[in-house]
Parts: sequence; structure tokens; C-alpha cells
Amino acid sequence: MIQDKESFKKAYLDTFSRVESNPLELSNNWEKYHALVSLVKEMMNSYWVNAVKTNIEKDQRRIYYLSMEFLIGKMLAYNLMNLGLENIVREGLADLNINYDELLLQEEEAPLGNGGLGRLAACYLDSMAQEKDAGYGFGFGIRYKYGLFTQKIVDGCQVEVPDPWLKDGYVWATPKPDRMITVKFKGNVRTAMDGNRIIFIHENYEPVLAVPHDILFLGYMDTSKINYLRLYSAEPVMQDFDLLSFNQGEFAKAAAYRAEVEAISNILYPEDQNQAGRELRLKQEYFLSAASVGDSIAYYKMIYGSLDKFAKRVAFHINDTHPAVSIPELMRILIDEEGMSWEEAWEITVNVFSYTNHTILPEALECWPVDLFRALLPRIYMIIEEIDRRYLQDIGSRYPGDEELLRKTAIIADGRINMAHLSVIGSRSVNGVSRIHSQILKENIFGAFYKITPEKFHNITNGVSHRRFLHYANQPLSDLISQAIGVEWINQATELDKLLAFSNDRGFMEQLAKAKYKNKERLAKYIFERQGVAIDPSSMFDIHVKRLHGYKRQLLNALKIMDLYNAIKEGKTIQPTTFIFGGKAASSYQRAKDVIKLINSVAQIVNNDKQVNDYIRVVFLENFNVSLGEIVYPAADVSEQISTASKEASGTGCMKFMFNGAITLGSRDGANLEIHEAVGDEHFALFGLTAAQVMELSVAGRYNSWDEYSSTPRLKRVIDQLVDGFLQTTYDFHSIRNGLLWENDCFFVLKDFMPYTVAWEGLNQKYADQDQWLQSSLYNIAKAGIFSSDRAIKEYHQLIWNRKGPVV
Ligand code: 26V
Repeated sequence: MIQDKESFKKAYLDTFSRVESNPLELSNNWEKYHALVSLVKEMMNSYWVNAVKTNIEKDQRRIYYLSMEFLIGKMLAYNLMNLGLENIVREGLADLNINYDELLLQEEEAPLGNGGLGRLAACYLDSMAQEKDAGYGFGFGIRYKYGLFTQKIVDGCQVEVPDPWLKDGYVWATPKPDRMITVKFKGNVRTAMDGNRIIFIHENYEPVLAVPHDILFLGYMDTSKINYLRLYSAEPVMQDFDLLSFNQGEFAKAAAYRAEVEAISNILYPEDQNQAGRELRLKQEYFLSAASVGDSIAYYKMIYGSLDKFAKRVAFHINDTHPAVSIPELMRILIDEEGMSWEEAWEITVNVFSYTNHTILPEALECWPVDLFRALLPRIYMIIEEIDRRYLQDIGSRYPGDEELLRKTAIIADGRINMAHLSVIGSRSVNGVSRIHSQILKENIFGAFYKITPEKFHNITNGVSHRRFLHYANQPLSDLISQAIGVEWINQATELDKLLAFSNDRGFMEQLAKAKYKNKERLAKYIFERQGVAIDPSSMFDIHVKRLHGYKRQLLNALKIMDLYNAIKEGKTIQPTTFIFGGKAASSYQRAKDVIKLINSVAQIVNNDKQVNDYIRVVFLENFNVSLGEIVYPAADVSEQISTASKEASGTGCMKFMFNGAITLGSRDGANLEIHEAVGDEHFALFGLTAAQVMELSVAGRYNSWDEYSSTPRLKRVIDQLVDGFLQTTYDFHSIRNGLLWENDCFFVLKDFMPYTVAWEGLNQKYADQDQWLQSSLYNIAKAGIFSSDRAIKEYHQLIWNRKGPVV
């Protein structure tokens, strides 16, 4: 037990001598880091062993959260914070002449996600550990050898570089080869009779081993709050297969087999709003699904001896449709391996699955070509066909003559398998991730399903880990809050509301301003050291960080800055502002990459123009990721959340900014609307089209971007500046201009330009009155509690996972 500095030092030295091969004096920082992680892991392991016993004794429900992405961020300092040991460790190490902060730099961030969806899964793991009394939640994912690429900015353009995050071994994960699962691809299915029952025999398949690597996660200051993330890597079945083939002179064949297998967990697809449609992606999805479902069945039988009451004790949650093949996979196991009837198996399946939709963008909705699917997963395809056949038969008899309903909800149509339809039909619950998004699901993409099964549909607005993004990332503010209202807010984020009592406390408000300033200094230092751009911490930090995408409208922000530049050149004065951008573009998304280059070109002009750079500066942060987010969110004054209304399902960055006291400049979209509702007009800058207006205008002929262009001279000017030499580069921005004009501006950048600019100016003027600004900042922090992922996870437990269903 580590209670104080001395007991820590003893335990550390002990561990060090066990796990390292050099004496402490001769070892490097990595070895010292490795020993520290080993010690923390050992402690966490013993907590886990206790927790799992309680879990079984109390017969708690197990939730499998299946996700192709988990963007977990760095673990060492976060775990120590959750254990309440950070200071003890820092001081203990100092006594041993070891610098704790240097050890922290040794940790690689696991880049196993693209953006919001993956980070949400990580926040939910955190909160599932925290809220474990309602049921045990576990993450199941893939251990990609190469996660998301590292972004370099070269001459203003994005260059993708592989991130070898596993090169030194990733110490937090423990391999569990004894829990591996065999996953079967390709081959053919033969039927036979077993008495009077038809059985299905999958033959000539290619087996792949799914080997788990477990990472433990902690809740706050309570060692019984612990769960794990199980990440699978793909390995060839027989280790001696190569040797065998080698002896038979088939080395090339063996090498090809190994490469094909390992490809499955080799790389994360970097497209986050575009269905890949590739066989390898489907392989990954089935690999994760079969491993997770197989694991749950094996574990359940080990504990309970049979599958009795499986649906009462187990829940599977699919994070978007990516793991949707786990629905037919469970059917396959129950029928083919456990000998159940179709009806028995279906009753269990629809009672254990629930599905969250994270996007309505048509290009992101997964539809697999039947031919590709059937060749890769022949038995799973048969089961999907049968689910579809029975579904259509059932609906056909309940709604006779309603051909449209069948057409709108069928799983297989036009030679493709609609994974969203499979997910809705195979789940007992479907939810969206913000109020407006859930409404759109019901009225729009799942309208027909809503008509027939309204009880399936729910909303659970996303949440973020306030422990990571406020308590851990923003120590100055966290300390100030705890001094004012005590520490309970760390467990119960709605306690932050109590801060409102301090709005007239001058001392407190001064401290609040100081905390923000400190965070801005930290970011300014980071930017100067990495990118050589000097920025002023007393300027207004206006920050736009997220994946680059047309609908997220980084372009709108860039055009606004160009407009502002023009105005300042003509004598306008404003509150000095630093515009900060960050985010990655999918490697194949040229338009998004053009926008990165545009932002960097604008930055060049602005930052090198003496006449304006007392007022504005522009920075594009290289390689935005979780760790950089932890420096960025606390430093923001303004949070840019300006997606085209209806397109951003929720957004979660908006919440991370809010917890850190930024004021949102937001469109009428996703969670912005709920943040606005929580803080009111006075503390939020809302602008632009509504979702209904966007949908109405999207109908052909209702919008003509040329009208906006010709009727707004300021706008016309900046659009022309894209291509008239103003940007002083040979890079060709015609494609961006064409998108806005000849392609009729599908994200309504021009339509929202003036309302956006006006809203920004309002905020900028407000910044001049620091007292008023700080009031709004405080108000945002105080009202952020409902956006904690603890709240979201409680809702998942209440509304979905623990819902009383039939006991099967
Ligand atoms: C689709 C595909 C298609 C195949 C290739 C890989 C891939 C990866 C992701 C996706 C869909 C991603 C959907 C998504 O990321 N949605 C975001 O989810 C956040 C968490 O709910 C939410 O805050 C964002 O608004 C939403 O865009």
C-alpha cells in the first residue's frame, strides 16, 4: 500500500530492481518511466482482482462497449491523479533524483481514433469505471499497429507521417493470450441434417487469432472503480505454420498468409465521415465483432456454466454501425454453436444490443456490396438475409400494402447491405447524441422505423470527462474551484453550479482571470517553442480545433479573418485577437487539405504585416491530438463551433471548451443548442441558419450562392482574394472558390457569413469589458456539469442498458 512518500519510494525501488536490468544510477528515463508504469499497473491489477470478485458476487450486468476507435490519451499522470498519488510520486521521485515531468514525456499517446467518436468512447470508459455501481462497462476495440497518422505541416500543407506508437512496447497494455478467440473468414457453408434440424457447417475458412491486450481504467479516488479496455491484435493461427511451409518450400505462401492476417490490425482508417467500402475495413469490423461476442460467450459460460439469463446480465452497445456485424455474429453462435432455435436466438439478440448513431451524413452511412460481403463472411451473410426476410414478412403482414415502408427499412436493397437498418432492426434501443440530432433521426433518416417502433428511440446527449478535460488538464482552474466549493465537483460535476455564488466575489473573479492567463501563457509558450510564432496571452484567444471537414466550416472562419484583415487595413480597430486552428484532414480529402493550406497562407500574410499584427495573429497548430487538446482547451476565450446546422451530430469539443470557461461562438447545431439553453443568450454567441432552414434550402433551387456573393461586397472581396494573388502563393485555391460558387456552397458558408461575422464582432467587443467577459466565463463553467460523461453514462444505464427486459 502506498500512503506516503516513503512507502512510494520503497515500492518504486523494489519494482525497479525487479523489472529493469540496469541499476537506477545507470538507467535512462525510459527505464525509469517503465518501472513507474509497472508499479502503477501492478497496483491497478490488484484493485481489478478485487473488483471482479465483487462484480460476480453482486451479479452485476456486464456492458460491452464495442467501438472501432478509442482515443484514450496519455495514462500515467491521469491514473496517478485518479489514485490521488500525483504529489507523492512527484516528491518521492525528486528524492531519488528523478524528474517526474521528464518521465511523463516518455509516454506515447495511443492514437487509436480519428476524432469525436473515438474520444467519446474513451470518455465513456472513464465514466463507466466511475459509475460502476450501475453495471460494469468495458471497452472492446482494435490494437492498430498504426493508429491515426502524425500530421506535419510542410510549407503550409499537411503531410501524413506514420506514428509508430508501439515501437517501445506500450506498457499500459497487458497481453492476455489465454483469452484469445479464433475468427473465421471466407470459405463456404455446407448444410447437413442433425436429426430433424438443419445445421450449417462453415468449411475451408481462413482462421485468424484475435489476441487481447488489456488496459485498465480507473474512476476517481476509489479503487473499486475500475474496468478495462480490451484491444485485439490479429495474429496467424499456427506459430509454427511458417516453419512447416518453409520445410515444404512454401515460404512465400506462409509469408503472404502472415501478412494478410496481420493487415487486419495494422492500420486505422483515417477517414471519419466517409464510408471506406473496402474489404479490409469489413474484415476489421468483423474481427472486432467476432472477438468481442466470442469473448462474452466464453466468459459467461465460464462464470455461469450455461447461457441461461444471458440477456439479463449482458449488454452490447455498438458505437455507430461499425461493429454491427456483431448482431448476426451473436445469432450465429447461439444457433450454430449453442444449438438454439432461430426464435430463441433472436429473442436474446434483440434484447442485448443497443446502437448509437453518430452521423447523418449520407457518405458516412455504411452500406456493403452484397458480393464483397458474402465472399468474406458467407455464414453471416446468410443470417442477415434471414433477418431481413423475417423482418419484411413481419412488417408486410402488420402493414399490408405499405410498399414504401418496406422499401425504406429493408436491410438488403439494390445489391447492398444497409448496416444502419441492420442495427435498428437488431437492437432494442437506438439513440442519437444530442437533442436535435435525435430529433432528426426520428423525423428523417429513421422516420419509417420511428413510425413502427417509436419506443426504441432515445436521445442521450454526449458528455466529456470533466476529470480529464478540466480537473487534470487545467490545474489552476481546478484548484481555484476546489478552494471555492470543495472537491465534490470532481465526482459530481453539477456541483459546479455552486460557483455562481462567487460571481460578485472580486477576489475570486481576479483569480479566475489569473488562471485563464496562466493557461494562455502555457499555450503561447508551446506555440513559440514548437512553431516559432510569438503570440500575446492578453489578446483574445479564439480557437477552432477539430477534424477538418467541409461541414465544420473552418473555411468560414478563414474567410472571416480575411475580411477582418481587409477592415483593419482600412482603419478598423478591434480587441487584439489570436486565431488558433488545429486538426487533421483525411489523407484523401483534398478540399480539406486545401483549407489547411489556406489558413497557413492567411497566417503568413497576417503575421508578417506590421499594420495588422498588433490586432490579429493566426496560428495553425501542428498535429492536434488529445494531449495537445489538454493544453488548448484551458487556454481558450472563444470556442468556435460553427458547423452547418443539422450536420454536426453533437460535437464534444464544445463541451471541453465550456468546462474551461470559454464562450461559444456557435451555429444552431448539435450540442451547441443545449449549451446555449444552459447558459442563455447573454453568455453564448448564437448565429445563423436553423437545421430546418438548411434542410429547406438544400432542396434544389432554393439557394443560389451567387446571390450572396453579388449582394455582399465584403464577401465578394474575400472570395475573389482566394484567387487574385492576394495570398502570395502559387498554390491554387480555385477549387475552394469553385466549391463556394459553381458547386453552390453546399455547407452554406456564404449564407451564414454575415450573421457569423456580426456575432464574432459582438464577442470581440464584449472582450473589451473584462468584468463582463469573466461573468460569462464563470457562467459557462458553472453550467457545464450536465455535459459530463458521468451524466451521459448514468443515462445509458437508466434508459438503455439496465432497462428491465424479459429475462431470457
Ligand atoms: C465512418 C467511417 C466510415 C468507414 C471508414 C471509417 C469511418 C470512421 C467513422 C465513421 C463515422 C464517424 C461518425 C462520427 O465520427 N461522428 C461524430 O461523433 C461524435 C461523437 O458522438 C459527435 O460529437 C460528432 O458530432 C460526430 O460527427
